Amino acid sequence: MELKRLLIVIAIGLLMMAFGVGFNISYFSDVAKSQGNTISTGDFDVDISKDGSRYHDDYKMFSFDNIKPGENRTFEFYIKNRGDYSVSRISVEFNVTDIEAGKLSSAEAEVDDTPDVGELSGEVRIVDFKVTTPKGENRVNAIIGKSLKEVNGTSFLIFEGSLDKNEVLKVSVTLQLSPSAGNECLTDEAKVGLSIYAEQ
Ligand SMILES: [Ca+2]
Ligand SMILES: [Ca+2]
Repeated sequence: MELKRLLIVIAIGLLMMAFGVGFNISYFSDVAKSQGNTISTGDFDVDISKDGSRYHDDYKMFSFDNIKPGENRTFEFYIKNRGDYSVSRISVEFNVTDIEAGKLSSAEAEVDDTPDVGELSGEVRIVDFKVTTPKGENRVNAIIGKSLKEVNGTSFLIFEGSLDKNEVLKVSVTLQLSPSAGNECLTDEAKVGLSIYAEQ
């Protein structure tokens, strides 16, 4: 008799514990969870292309050989926003180096008294600089009319607005060797680098 009662008490005790645990589980399951939260930055990236199909960080755009006085040559390239943010401003900076490209030719030697310094960049003028955006076409008047020597080392704003993810600018640049370029430019070379800066 004593033993029977004891067993019952224990049984009731276990049931209460089971209830208690169940209550606790339902209480905790009511807590709304927020986990796996992250803060990260997207990529900010612009690249260039010669034809609008493949884009690169660094790419040779043109090589104008045997250009004659008075002749125009045009090169085109594309700038694409390949990052995750809109680009609000794009600038280009020219980096021009004059090279005498070997020995002075005999006609050149008569008028060129600087055998170590080339003369070509002072005689090559940017006669057009056109930027086609998704919204229209602009000319960069701050550049047009200047020689490569004059723009060397200077940064020019070529786009201001919103170039969104995957949008493209087309840039078309026409250079002219001055009609009055003299024999001091014969066989000279100018290396032209363009750095493109994009701002968020
Ligand atoms: Ca020279
Ligand atoms: Ca020269």
